[in-house]
Amino acid sequence: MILHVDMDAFFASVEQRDNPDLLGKPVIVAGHSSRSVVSAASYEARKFGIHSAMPVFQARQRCPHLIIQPGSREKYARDSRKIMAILRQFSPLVEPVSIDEAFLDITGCEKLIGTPEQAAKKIKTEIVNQLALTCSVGAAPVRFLAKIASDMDKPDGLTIICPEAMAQVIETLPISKVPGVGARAMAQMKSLQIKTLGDVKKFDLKILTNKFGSFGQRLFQLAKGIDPTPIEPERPRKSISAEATLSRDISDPRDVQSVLLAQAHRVGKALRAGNQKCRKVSIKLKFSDFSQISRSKTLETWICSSNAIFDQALFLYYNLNITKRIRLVGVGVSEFQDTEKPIQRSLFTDQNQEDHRQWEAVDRAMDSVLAKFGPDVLNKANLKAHKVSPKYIGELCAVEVTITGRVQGVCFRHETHLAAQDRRLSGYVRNMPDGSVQALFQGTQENIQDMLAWCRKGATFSEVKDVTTRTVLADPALTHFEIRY
Ligand code: DCP
Ligand code: MG
Repeated sequence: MILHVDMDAFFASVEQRDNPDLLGKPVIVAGHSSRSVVSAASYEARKFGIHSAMPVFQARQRCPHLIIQPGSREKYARDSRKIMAILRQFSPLVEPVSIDEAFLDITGCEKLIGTPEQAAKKIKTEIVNQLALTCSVGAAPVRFLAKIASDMDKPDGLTIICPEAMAQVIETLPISKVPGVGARAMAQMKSLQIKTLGDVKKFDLKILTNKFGSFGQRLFQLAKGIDPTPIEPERPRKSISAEATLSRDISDPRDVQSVLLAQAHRVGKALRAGNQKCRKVSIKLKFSDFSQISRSKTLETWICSSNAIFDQALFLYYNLNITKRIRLVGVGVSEFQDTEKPIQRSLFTDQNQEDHRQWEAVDRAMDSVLAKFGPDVLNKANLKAHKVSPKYIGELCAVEVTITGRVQGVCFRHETHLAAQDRRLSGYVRNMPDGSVQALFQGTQENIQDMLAWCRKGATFSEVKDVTTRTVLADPALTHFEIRY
């Protein structure tokens, strides 16, 4: 039997546990900006229709007295490690699939831990005793049904699908509940009049693969109660991605490019840290109307440098004809191969491949320096090190500015901030110990000149004596203007 354990409203429950004032109240874990989305919603918040991935402003509309907690990933990761350690006491075959869920293969462990029901109850008790958190457990003869079972009676649930009940569950299981069936597949299910997983059995394999590609084969098996996916304790990652909801919607291709570069860098770093190369790169864009698209490209070569990933992401982006404003940008990689494995190189190495290899060496060196000296300074240096292909980039200029006079007031910094934003500049402004103000303005030459003219005039309650400038290397990763303290 397979068990699937999934914590209830994980991040929100941790917050409620650590702050009893929050118990019984509608709580979400999310960023505080009005553009953030809900990470986790307590079951009290769910009564208002609030759920994960919902924009915070919508959640607030539904429940004006909603409590928003910023949360702490490290705290959740610490609890997650404790939970996984508990599960490993029940079986050596534990496969964590996310921060708050895991599969356990308990076949053959009955003598030690009892029946699936007894084991599940012990797991639930142990987690409550050690972490004061509840979870829901599903048990079934196959993996996909165990996952479905854990969701059937949330929160604090326990659902067992015994071998005899499997056929009946499949017959009536709404097809939308089957993992992998998304909105697009649902439209096709409708056209085939497939409402439950049992309905899939009315179709032969050929029709299903014609309609759903390789997923058709899987559906065919699932409908028969077969799930060949084993429980693997060290299940290799199948994809790595980085995405971010931006603090404002963007449409300028150079802004998009900057974010793609930053995401490609994050993904590349994770890929190299796992000693892997990839050959599939994807991008995901979500628009201001919340619609989204993703595109991917499979390469002929294996890559792991951030620059190579960025190049492919840019290629995908520039092949789209986008007219809407963008609120989220993501980059992902998949189809991995271990770096140690010998990789077949093309006999006719082209310049691109040579570039990729050189960038890979640069990235690896940067990664190790970064690990030694901390992320801040070197993260920037690493991004600066990327040459963006001239065919993609408009003229991105950067000027470092020192402003002297009576300029250190709050007004000066804030008005500079607003003026820079009006001119679509990224960079920063900060007070220096010698009484001057230093700023970095990055954007088009024209807008920077305009900004410098503004600086010379000065802001409210300030008196500018002198403005000196120095041209510096532009950093496409710097996408916002900020006041530094
Ligand atoms: N998470 C997130 N962003 C999402 C979805 C989830 O940050 N879009 C985080 C917060 C969740 C945790 O992952 O607490 C686990 O995700 P689940 O899907 O298991 O959701 P919950 O545990 O919050 O609720 P449930 O009781 O439905 O499992
Ligand atoms: Mg959960």
